[in-house]
Amino acid sequence: MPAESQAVGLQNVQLDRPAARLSLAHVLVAFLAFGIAAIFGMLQGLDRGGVITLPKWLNYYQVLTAHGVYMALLFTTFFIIGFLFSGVARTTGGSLPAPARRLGWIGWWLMVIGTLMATVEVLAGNASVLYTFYAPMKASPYFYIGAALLVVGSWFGGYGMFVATHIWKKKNRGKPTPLLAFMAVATMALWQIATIGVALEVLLQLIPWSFGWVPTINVLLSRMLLWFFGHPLVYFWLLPAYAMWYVNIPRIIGGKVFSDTLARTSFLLFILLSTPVGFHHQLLDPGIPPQWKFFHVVLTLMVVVPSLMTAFSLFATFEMAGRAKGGTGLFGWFKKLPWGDARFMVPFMGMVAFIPGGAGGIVNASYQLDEVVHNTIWVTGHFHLTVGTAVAMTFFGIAYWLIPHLTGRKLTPAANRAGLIQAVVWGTGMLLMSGSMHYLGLLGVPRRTAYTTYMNDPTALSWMPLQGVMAVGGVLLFIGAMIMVGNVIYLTWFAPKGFEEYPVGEPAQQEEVPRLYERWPVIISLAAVLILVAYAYPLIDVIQNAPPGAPGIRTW
Ligand code: HAS
Ligand code: CU
Repeated sequence: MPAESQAVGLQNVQLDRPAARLSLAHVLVAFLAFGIAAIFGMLQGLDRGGVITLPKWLNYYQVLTAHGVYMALLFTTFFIIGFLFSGVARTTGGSLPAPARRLGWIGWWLMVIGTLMATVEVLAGNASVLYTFYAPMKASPYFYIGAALLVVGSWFGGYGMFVATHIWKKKNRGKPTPLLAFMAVATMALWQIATIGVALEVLLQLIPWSFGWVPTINVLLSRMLLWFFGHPLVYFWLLPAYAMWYVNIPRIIGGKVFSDTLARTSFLLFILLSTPVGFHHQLLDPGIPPQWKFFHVVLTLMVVVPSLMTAFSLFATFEMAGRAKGGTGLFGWFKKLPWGDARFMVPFMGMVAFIPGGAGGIVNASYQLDEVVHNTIWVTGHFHLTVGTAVAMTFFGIAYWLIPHLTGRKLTPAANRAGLIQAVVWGTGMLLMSGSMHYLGLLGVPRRTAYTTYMNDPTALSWMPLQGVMAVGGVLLFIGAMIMVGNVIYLTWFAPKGFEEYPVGEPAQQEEVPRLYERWPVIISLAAVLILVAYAYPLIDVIQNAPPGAPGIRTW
């Protein structure tokens, strides 16, 4: 069955109320978390830049933890589940079956309860362990339980999407899953695999240890489990942005999806290759034989391929759309793109940022080069370009049509203009902040450290001007965040009533979707084999030859 007829859908499909409510509930919590995270982000940026000194009762590491947890874990997870649910509903007829919605709501509640638990502990100063919560830093058990509830809740979100897609498939035998629903399922499948690592770490190690049921923890094992999860985590953030670039952008720019099958292939490659690469975060960790690190490096460079495929496919989509609108010559098509449309322009800025962001990732992954940048603020710069710019700006771009679509309102010209201004402010803030971070990292400025002049060491003093630039960038980002939150409030409650299209692109040509692409047991088994090859030996090794157990410390 060709992909055409199912992906097209009618562009005037409107999500029904129950599906819209579920999606909106996730998106709004996401932006609430985003607003709170932005406040912490600015405070920490100003403090780190030496501009302000935080009051005694507000520890730098506490603020850093709150910023990381709220931005990287809460904003992303809630937004992604809200967006993907809407995508499944939109491309399978405009609604979600009742069992899927029920699972979605259970997940939402679990995530909200988990969030509240973690928040209380962070605010009480019992969990200043940063968003990676490395042992032997020891937080309150309720922080870890909160994190566990967040993960379990997100599983239910995934189950909801699996069920909705499964029901659609039963009614549409022989047809391939619509592209956006396929991408939602693929992303949540990747997430199921990824979270095995963190679930084992939290349930078997951190919770028993922080309750005092066991006296010590195997730190090497905990880090290995964390990074088993930590790298696919970044693709859990990225894939929904890719879904938007592949599926929604073509419609917004009046073009076509370059290739339905290419898009599916790239998502499947992510499922296969995202997980067995975690050691690229541990290249400088002890206890892992170098040949295993090298193996993960090779696989990391392979997981770059689906991103390069995406870049290629986007260029092709843009060129086809621009030429169809009469653009001529080598670059004439470029001018024909809808530069004044925030739904396109904002994610586009994210794509541009992802070019240096991705290149920086390749630097990190290159074993020897990582020795230069590891644990420096370069890495912080890297992830503010990737998740903080490419992914975040794409989520902003989605919000401009998704929220009014869900609330039955219109994206007005004024809201569109606010979106464009927001993007310039955000982009400039990131350029200043992330640019300085990359440069300072090369000079050796460490990450995860509070402001210090190292007793007025001349080298450290020479870093200060650029740390000031970082702080300026942070202030711009805060302003950008507030414009965004204002726009979300406007689009949710105040914009004029109307119909805002949920844009879904049509494929440029009819393509057969290979049968294998929907054989989930085969795909997951392949992924499992790769994971076993990459992790079984080092994991057994680190358990059998465990380092001395660490009792746990409170560094703050
Ligand atoms: Fe990374 C550390 C390697 C991608 C996030 N990364 C991090 C951390 C985070 C993070 C949060 O190998 C820190 C974790 C911590 O706290 O310690 N990363 C990579 C590699 C990639 C990569 C190889 N990272 C991401 C993405 C993230 C993310 C995506 C979030 C969303 N990263 C690393 C490594 C470390 C690391 C090491 C550990 C470092 C250390 O020492 O601790 C790749 O996936 C990147 C591939 C991407 C590309 C770019 C393709 C470009 C596209 C845009 C096309 C643009 C168009 C517009 C069409 C090759 C698709 C064009 C228009 C024009 C006008 C030009
Ligand atoms: Cu990684």
